[in-house]
Amino acid sequence: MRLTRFFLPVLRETPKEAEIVSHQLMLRAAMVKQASAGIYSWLPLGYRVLKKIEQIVREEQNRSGAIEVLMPTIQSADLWRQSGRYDAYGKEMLRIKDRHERDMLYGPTNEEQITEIFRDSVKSYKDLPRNLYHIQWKFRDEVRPRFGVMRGREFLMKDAYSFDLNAEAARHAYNRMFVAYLRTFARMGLKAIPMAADTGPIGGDLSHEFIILADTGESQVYCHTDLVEMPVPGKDVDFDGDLSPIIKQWTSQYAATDEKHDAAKFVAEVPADKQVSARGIEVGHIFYFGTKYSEPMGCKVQGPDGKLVAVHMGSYGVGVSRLVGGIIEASHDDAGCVWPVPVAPFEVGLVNLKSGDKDTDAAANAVYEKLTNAGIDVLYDDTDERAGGKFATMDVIGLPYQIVIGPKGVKAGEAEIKTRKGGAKETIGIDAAVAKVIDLVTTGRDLA
Ligand code: 5CA
Repeated sequence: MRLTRFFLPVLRETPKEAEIVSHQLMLRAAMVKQASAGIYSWLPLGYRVLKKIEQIVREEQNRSGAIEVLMPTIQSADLWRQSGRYDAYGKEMLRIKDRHERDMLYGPTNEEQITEIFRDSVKSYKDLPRNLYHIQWKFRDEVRPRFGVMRGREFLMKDAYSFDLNAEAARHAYNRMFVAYLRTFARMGLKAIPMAADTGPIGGDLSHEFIILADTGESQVYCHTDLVEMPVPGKDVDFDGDLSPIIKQWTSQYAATDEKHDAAKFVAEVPADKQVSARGIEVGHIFYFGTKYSEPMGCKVQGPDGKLVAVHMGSYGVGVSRLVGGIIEASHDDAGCVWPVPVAPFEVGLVNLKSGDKDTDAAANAVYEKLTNAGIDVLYDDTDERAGGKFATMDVIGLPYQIVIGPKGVKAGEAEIKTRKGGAKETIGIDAAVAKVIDLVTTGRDLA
């Protein structure tokens, strides 16, 4: 993408209304623009990141066996009256009347909608287990929307819903999703800590939040250092045995806790040099709630013995739009964002230091073409802004690698490459620079 044809209205000043670094950088890097309180338009740079995060979430959901659907944003109030949540949900729910005076609402979550779909189509235990998910906008009329996309009113969520014959099978589905979450966040360059949690308005008695550590986080985490260091499960997790040993380790031996979960007792059990007490951001939340919705809504199947039983359900949320801010909180420096390669809006920034100069243009255009042909996403600064401005823009938008082509270097046949994270620089031959950057993008490494 040539910057002269892109849409990147970066801000040089930090907007006053933004309190935390991710919100400041998302505005400065022209990733989002506020439309109303807690509601944002996604500008091209931010939208690219959102789509990359969404795709990683999707791939790991699919890999875990979940099946993608798409439910509407607008739901009927009657559906929520069936579960008893219409009145219980309170002011966070945006209630709407259509032209026929029917009560509608903008969905804050989809337990009712999915239960209705399942109830009306599935009749036998032979159609279990199933896990259906979608990635769809939600609306919650938060009292205090703040921190940009981190606590928005309109936000993008991945929500999955599992259906099983009994509690044991449902626990198995829960474990599967638990591991999918660890893998999902690891692929984004994040260390997410599972923390035993309250179930709130979703209900149920088994729940974990997935927290990434960041000073500006709204959650308090106490845990064992081993939990932060724990490796993410590889390919061979055995969900078909009893509870997989990995899950056992994660959920009991190392269970993190928050203020509500008797931190004092926890802390006493952990040696002083192994205690982690930190702030964090909740990027995912999973629940097992049994028959809380299936019972009142009549979502029943015929079991192997011919009797009708209410299905056991769980729901599993990922804050897709919140993750954009969360990743910035976890990965930035004084100059701007520092994107991990898998979620970067572009992989490489190419800077032409003297647009309009025949030789420099020819060299930079050739590099652009080679990288693009190699399948690399390049943002090519071909504008006639001065060098300082170009560098500042590249740093604030935080692309993982930069290649700088200037008239002096071109005379010597050289280019400069830079890794955004850590700022290591190297001047080498132009072709070598292209080859090296392709290698760095593919391996995700830093310059030595
Ligand atoms: N139905 C369940 C799971 S599918 C549910 O709604 N869970 S939740 O309320 O915990 O939300 C799931 C995730 O959405 C949270 O972990 C968080 O990452 C994200 N989220 C929740 N509220 C907001 C908000 N106001 N702004 C941005 N993201 C949010």
